[in-house]
Amino acid sequence: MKYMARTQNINNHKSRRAVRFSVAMRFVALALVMAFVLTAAGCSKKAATANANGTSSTNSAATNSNQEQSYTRNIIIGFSQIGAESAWRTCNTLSMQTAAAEAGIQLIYSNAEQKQENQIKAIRSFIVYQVDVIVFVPIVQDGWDNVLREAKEAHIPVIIIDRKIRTSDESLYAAYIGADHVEEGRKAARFLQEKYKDTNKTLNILELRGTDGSSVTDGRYQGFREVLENDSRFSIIYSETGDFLRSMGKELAERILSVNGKLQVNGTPVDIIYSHNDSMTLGFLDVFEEYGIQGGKDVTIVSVDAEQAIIDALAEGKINCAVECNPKTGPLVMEFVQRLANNRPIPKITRIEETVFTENDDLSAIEPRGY
Ligand code: GYE
Repeated sequence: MKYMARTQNINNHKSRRAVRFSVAMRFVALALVMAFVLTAAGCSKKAATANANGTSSTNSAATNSNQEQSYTRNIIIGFSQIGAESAWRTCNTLSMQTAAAEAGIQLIYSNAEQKQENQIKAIRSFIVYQVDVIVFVPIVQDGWDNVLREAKEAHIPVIIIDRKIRTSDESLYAAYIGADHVEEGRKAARFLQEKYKDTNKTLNILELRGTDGSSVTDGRYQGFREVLENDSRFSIIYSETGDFLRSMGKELAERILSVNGKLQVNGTPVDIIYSHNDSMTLGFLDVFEEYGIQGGKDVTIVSVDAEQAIIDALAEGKINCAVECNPKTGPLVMEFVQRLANNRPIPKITRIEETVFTENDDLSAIEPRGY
């Protein structure tokens, strides 16, 4: 479905907003103090963000004078981010803030500290503040219909990025921009099938899941099993959530290895670790050092995100495969916002292209990852 912009609405929106601005300001200030933090510490460059006291610093770099630009100059986006649980997440936030600054778009940033209720509160504050566009990363798939219906009734288009929602009414959001997380799971499994194509022995897999209930975890879980379900060599002997956190990866590794210093689950040796994100993988590698276990050799490791620290570990032979998940969607989001502002259609679903890095690749030519 193509989402038609409502320039007229967006501009009427602005004048209506000015009138209601003072009335709502006391309300918004309260909501802002509760919900907003300025930026992830030290990572935004001259980002256009409105902070808790309503001031905004706008990057004057975008001097492009054509009609389109002029429409976006005082566009305000409300951006509800999950938190800062990984290098991937911090980069995603920076990509949004930097792209907004470069486009001259004001971005009100909210860090939900990993709580859905904080995101719902933030989205409600954006509605009261009457932002022009709401952008959010749904921490989990379910439970968004009510607040999205409120945004729709307020005529505020919603762009969902990174993770997906499950809804009975697809008209509640204008567009989704993100990766194919099922395909990421398939890629991880295909690497293993290729690596072990000449062996018939049983291979035991330990899976580190991400945040349960999120579309990312469900996708990476499903895609991986889809490819391996008819391959009896592979057996997933244990799966636990580490919530995408390095600390929880570390905690699980310590719990497993403290039994007898061996990488075993209930006495069964682990041959492969499939980790839904690099942070949890790095947590395991931290503990492996203490126990003298060589990741990438004593155990095969496949990790998703492909942040710099994991590419370095791949180059050092500490892991075997990194499935890329690209966090840099800011510029595309701003392009969609500008299209909305200029009455141009935007696609409902946009998938981000991604690659896979393996131990067989020449890693010397990889550009710095930026996260
Ligand atoms: O893989 C992980 C982050 O939603 C794709 O969330 C994102 C995931 C990413 O915490 O590092």
